Amino acid sequence: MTLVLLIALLVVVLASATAVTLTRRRRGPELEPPPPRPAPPAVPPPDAATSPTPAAPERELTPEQVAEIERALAEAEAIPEEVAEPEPEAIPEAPTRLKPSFRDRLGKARTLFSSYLGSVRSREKITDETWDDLEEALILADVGMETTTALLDDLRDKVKAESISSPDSLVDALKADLVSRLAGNRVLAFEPGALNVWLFVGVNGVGKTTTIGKLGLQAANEGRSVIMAAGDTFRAAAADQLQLWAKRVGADLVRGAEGGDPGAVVFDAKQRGAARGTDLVLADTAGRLHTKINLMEELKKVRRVAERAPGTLNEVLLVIDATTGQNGLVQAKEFAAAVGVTGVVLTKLDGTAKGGIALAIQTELGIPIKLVGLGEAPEDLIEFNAEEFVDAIFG
Ligand SMILES: Nc1nc2c(ncn2[C@@H]2O[C@H](COP(=O)(O)OP(=O)(O)OP(=O)(O)O)[C@@H](O)[C@H]2O)c(=O)[nH]1
Ligand SMILES: [Mg+2]
Repeated sequence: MTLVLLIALLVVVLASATAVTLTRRRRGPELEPPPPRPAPPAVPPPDAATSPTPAAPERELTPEQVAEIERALAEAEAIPEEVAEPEPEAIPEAPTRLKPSFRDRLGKARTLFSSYLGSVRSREKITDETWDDLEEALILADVGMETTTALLDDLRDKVKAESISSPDSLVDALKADLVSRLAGNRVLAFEPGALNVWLFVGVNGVGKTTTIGKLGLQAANEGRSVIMAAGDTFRAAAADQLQLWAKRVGADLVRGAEGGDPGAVVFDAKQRGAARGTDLVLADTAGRLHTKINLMEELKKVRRVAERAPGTLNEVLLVIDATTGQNGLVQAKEFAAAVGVTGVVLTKLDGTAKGGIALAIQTELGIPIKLVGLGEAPEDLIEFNAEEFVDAIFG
């Protein structure tokens, strides 16, 4: 009897082992061994009291034992074959970069505002502290004292006129006011079929040359032909930098001798553009401090050349680095007085909480912010959008 039971157990064990081996073979050698899984239910030891006594010689199995072994074998077979993990799909090629969103890139400004707005919203009513919080947030964001005062005075009037009592409604009213103050025409003037000239001015290092490169690339992608004029003759490296962009864009480049007359470079570019039926001349200039009178006089000369025929000077774009905060307002005043700025390109907004300068420039000087730089890649130069800008800052 004991021998019979032993044989039965041995058969079960062998059967299980065979099944596992076969399963592994089927799965192929390249796969990792499967994780341990529960063993098939052990065949319960037959109860000595109830097991029938074998009638046949000891080595022969009773029909019950055969049935039990068959059942155990069937269970072993029934262990589900491990399904091999599907191969991970190949990582798709990095898609062409999309335009960035204000929300993604204005994290620093949002962080600054969120603590103040959190404090405003945490109160049940509008109190003196509410006004202090709003004022501090706007000043820290470099909106400037004048614009901040005007904004909050308007808001107080609105609170009275519209019986605003909840902090949430107050914040909503402030947002709406900011959006309406930032309204403006951002379209870059362009006459199809004509030779359009856009002149770029600003202090050193604000992003004039890279803005020309990015805009040139975008214009070329829209099917416009472009000539870049290396009007920064102050350093040879400046023309080299623009040359790299021109190559990338597939644009023509006109450059002059180092230290040469920047007006002459702009004039040559326009002549070439007129001869070739080019759509757009993007004219770079050397960075200059708005406080240096002789340099500002030189810029006026470049502007006079740019507006003479051939071609039409229809944009003078002042590039301002947003990280310089309130100083940008001073620059804007001086450049506007000297060369009549038609729009602002506010660069490096991605790296600062001081985007409030956009509001100061537009409300105090009436110059529209046309483009903003939200990073260094060509796609990161995008049209300014007041609603998205305000939404991104207010969280
Ligand atoms: N993060 C960030 N960097 C920017 C942006 N725009 C320009 N830059 C960087 O600013 C630096 C200066 O840019 P340039 O285009 O050389 O500036 P510029 O005004 O031509 O400088 P000068 O010719 O020296 O007056 C470069 O490293 C640019 O990549 C922007 O929107 N975001
Ligand atoms: Mg430059």
